[in-house]
Amino acid sequence: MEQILQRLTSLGVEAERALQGAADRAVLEQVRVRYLGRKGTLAAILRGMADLDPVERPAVGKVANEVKRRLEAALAARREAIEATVRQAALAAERVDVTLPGRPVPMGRLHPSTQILRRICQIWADMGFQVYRSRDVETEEMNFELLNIPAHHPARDMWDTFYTTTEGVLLRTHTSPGQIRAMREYCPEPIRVILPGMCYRYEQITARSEIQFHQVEGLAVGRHVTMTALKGTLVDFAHRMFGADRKVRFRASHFPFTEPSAEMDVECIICEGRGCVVCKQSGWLEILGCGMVHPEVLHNGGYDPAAFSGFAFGMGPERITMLKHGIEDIRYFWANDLRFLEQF
Ligand code: 2NL
Repeated sequence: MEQILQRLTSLGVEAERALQGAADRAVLEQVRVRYLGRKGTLAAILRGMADLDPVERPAVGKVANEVKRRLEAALAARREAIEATVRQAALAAERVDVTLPGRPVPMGRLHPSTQILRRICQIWADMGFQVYRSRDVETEEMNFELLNIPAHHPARDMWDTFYTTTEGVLLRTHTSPGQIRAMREYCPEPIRVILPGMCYRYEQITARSEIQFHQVEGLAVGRHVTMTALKGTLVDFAHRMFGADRKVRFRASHFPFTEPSAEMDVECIICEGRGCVVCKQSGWLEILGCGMVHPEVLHNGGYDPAAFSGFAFGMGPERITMLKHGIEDIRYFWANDLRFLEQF
């Protein structure tokens, strides 16, 4: 009996020391198995109780239970201490430093062409013109014939147009076919529409010409639409777009679908008219073409040219953007180079 009590005492001391020394979960589990497990030291000692005198068993059993309880308490305490350490380490590792500066969110932006298109449409909307959207894929008739551009006209050149494999179907070379559609839709009501959209021409791509570009055309048709109205409206547009003090001039020109036809220049927005590389020392920038709708075209839109008249104009937003910022190469617009796009 003395011997078994001795073994229990030294087991208690040894196991307690081992538990204290266990630094992590794995070591603690090894210690537990070694001393308290089913095949551990304590279990072996308890099996030895069978050899004792039955009178001695209760006293030994009491000591054994005490040792066991003490060790289980020590195990639980150690386990809690290890878990606390693990938690502390995790908290320290995952701590969010709310004083760090935030990571900047990259801001997207509108394409320079979209920006100018929206500005142009906004100005025209303020003047009572509604946006009319039309298809990019057109018929040869809408794109050319109905606009007074017959076969063999220079603008019909094979190399200037993207034809589809379907006979008589092509990519529009200007937004004007949409104007015919607008007229046919609203006739005989008076109309004021603006037509923004992509146009396509089969050309050698150079610094000055692209195979695709935007156009914004406008059209006003009514019973008393005059050349005076054309001039006043376009001068107003130029003042809203380029500044109220901007000088404006009209020069005679020619388009197949207008008669008479003109081009409008504004005082150079880079040099204020003094002369620079952008205006080629002229002091003026050409920003749009315009004219009174040709009677034949009015007729093709469904209006009686004896009772109705109209004015029309067309401008290139990429060209205006180039003039505004002194951009020398139109290819930048669709090259998708962020060094260009991020400047707007
Ligand atoms: C330019 C010139 C212009 C038009 C477009 C038009 C359309 C119809 C009838 C009459 Cl349906 N005219 N459009 C008129 C004059 C000029 O554009 O240089 N654009 C970039």
